[in-house]
Amino acid sequence: MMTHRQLLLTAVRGDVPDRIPYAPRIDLWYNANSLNGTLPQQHQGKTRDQIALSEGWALHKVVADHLHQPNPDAMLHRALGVHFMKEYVAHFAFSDRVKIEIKREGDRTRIRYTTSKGSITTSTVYSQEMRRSGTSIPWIEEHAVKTPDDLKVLAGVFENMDVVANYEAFKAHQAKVGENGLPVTAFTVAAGPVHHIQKYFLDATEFFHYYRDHQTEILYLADALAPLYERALRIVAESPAEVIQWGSNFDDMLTFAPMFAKHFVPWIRKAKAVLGPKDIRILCHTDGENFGLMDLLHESGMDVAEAVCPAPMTKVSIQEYYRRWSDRITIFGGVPSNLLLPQLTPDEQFKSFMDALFSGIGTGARFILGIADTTPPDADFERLVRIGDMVREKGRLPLEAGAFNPVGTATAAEVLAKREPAAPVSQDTRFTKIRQAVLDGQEQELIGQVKELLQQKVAPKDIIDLGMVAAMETLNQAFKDGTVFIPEVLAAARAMNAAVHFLEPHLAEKDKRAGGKILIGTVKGDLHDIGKNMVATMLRGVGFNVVDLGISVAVDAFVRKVAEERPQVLALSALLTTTMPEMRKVIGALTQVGSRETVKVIVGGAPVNKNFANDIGADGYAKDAAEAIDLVRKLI
Ligand code: B1M
Repeated sequence: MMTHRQLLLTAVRGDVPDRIPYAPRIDLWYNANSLNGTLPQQHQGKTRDQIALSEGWALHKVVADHLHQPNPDAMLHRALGVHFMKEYVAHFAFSDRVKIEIKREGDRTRIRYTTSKGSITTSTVYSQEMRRSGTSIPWIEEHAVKTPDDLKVLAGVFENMDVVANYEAFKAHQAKVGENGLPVTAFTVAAGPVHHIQKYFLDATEFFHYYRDHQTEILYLADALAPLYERALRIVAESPAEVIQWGSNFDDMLTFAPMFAKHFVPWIRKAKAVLGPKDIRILCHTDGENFGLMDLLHESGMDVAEAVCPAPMTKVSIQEYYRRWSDRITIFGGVPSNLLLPQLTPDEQFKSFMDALFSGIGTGARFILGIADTTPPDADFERLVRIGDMVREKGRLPLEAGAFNPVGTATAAEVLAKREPAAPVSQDTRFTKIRQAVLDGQEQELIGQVKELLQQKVAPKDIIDLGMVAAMETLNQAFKDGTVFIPEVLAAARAMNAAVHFLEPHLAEKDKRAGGKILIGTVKGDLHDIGKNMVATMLRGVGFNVVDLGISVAVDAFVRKVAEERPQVLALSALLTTTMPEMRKVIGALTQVGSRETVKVIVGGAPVNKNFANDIGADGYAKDAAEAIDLVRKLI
């Protein structure tokens, strides 16, 4: 019988192990429940590896164990993507020519890096609240890049860096894992220099503006990083590692296809070319929406896609993943984390999903069963155990495909084709140039066109509705169709925002939009803000006055701000199933202080749906930024 390590390595290499390897990721679940004293009775006092092994599971050793590092400063330079992990076979090394000043203030660490080109500052936070929720990585509160000049300073920091080998620590880690798992190494978790810049140096939303507006400076910095990535690859090639992580958090909105093709794929190919001959496989952590990246990843040379999160949480079903990828890519994951939450997935649904999964993965080769992205703190542990039992009972390979319940065969393309048709947009030729300027995100050109139309006595309201809003609707549809990408949408909304602001004094009193004030924020415990920022930008773009409270906003802060700002609408965003209950608490608190009648509350974010919104007594739910605009208009 194969050991866990043999099973995993065989699947990673594309051969057929004797059963499906099962390696559920339980770090977040373990961290939260051990700190809060809520581990299952039979596992009290155990380490997370002891729990996995006593259940008969392979150890999930893809992500470094951030909480247990011999170097107390392993994560100190996280905001630069510089980590000193025992699991990494290569590390960056700072040069003496870079002056580093560190200030620790409670949960916060501020660092100033000074080179001959100037200084940059960063700040990271790791709070007790984050620990309790199971998070093990500090949050980058202040990113290194605040102005385009900072990109040059950063180039100075990295031009002075080196990369060094860390084989001994990795070997010790490998020996400790032994036959119980397959240790995956890394260097950073970016798939090359541009991804490094996106992941670490800039606020997630701000990156898209920089990528569009300051591409020359971005590429200059990428050039400074490139030799270090090349050197790291050579060090990895000589290391004892068998698999390296090359990229994480792939998602077709964030690491959108044209950027992925231009800046990620060449580096994945390079990694494959250097490491392939040494029998080292490359793995990516791809926990987002893969629909728009399916072919690019398939062609890139990537060996393993880990944290694969299929429908119903994303658009691509496990069957489709298997059909399109399994000739070249090992699929690691397959069970979306929501499946482990009885409050979201009743038992019947859980069972039929698992049956469908077994019948949807053909012979079962090139497949490692896991949880995507990770087991949530409030998961039903018994379901993890039951999946393990299913693997023992039914996971012998090769599987007899279709031995379990039959499954639907609709492809993601067919599902998408069933969407509603595009909304008709204005064809009024007076506004052609205005619409084009919005589509191009050209602020100055747009304001120039607005001035011209005002001189021709065109009604300001028509300029907004038939010109700018119409263009925004076209753009939204194209965004949904996957023909334009986040940077274009954000630039268009920003240009429109400026033009609407310019038009404000010209609007008739009845058409003024200043009356529409929206308060928006991501709820407590949740640090995701890209979607919320898109919603805020688009709402501003169509003329609403938006006050953005940021991320991890506490219930009492929402209540206080509602009293101070007196908005018509409060928009709440949540991306984690564990933080969704905060939305109910906000509504409850508003009711308690007597403010509920004064404000409409709307909710959104990937795990939220209409039923949940109704259940918590919200006034509406929007699935994306375009729907949020319609909803707010309807409510105000
Ligand atoms: Co996280 N993450 N993440 N993550 N992350 C998800 C959300 C997850 C679904 C991944 C997965 O399982 N496949 C999963 C949640 C699972 C669950 O809860 N059941 C998850 C997890 C588990 C985690 C961590 C716990 C991971 C860990 O530590 N192991 C951790 C938690 C940190 C915390 O918040 N405490 C974490 C961290 C991170 C990063 C920091 C790495 C990064 C966030 C960066 C940032 O936001 N600044 C990140 C990312 C990028 C993602 C994915 C890959 C992408 C999210 C995103 O930005 N999408 C995500 C996977 C996924 O969603 N499938 C995932 C693009 C964005 C434009 O879409 O946010 O959906 P979205 O917004 C849409 C709509 O939802 C809607 O409009 C937007 C535009 O169309 N909308 C609203 C959003 N808010 C609205 C408000 C409204 C209306 C509409 O008001 C009315």
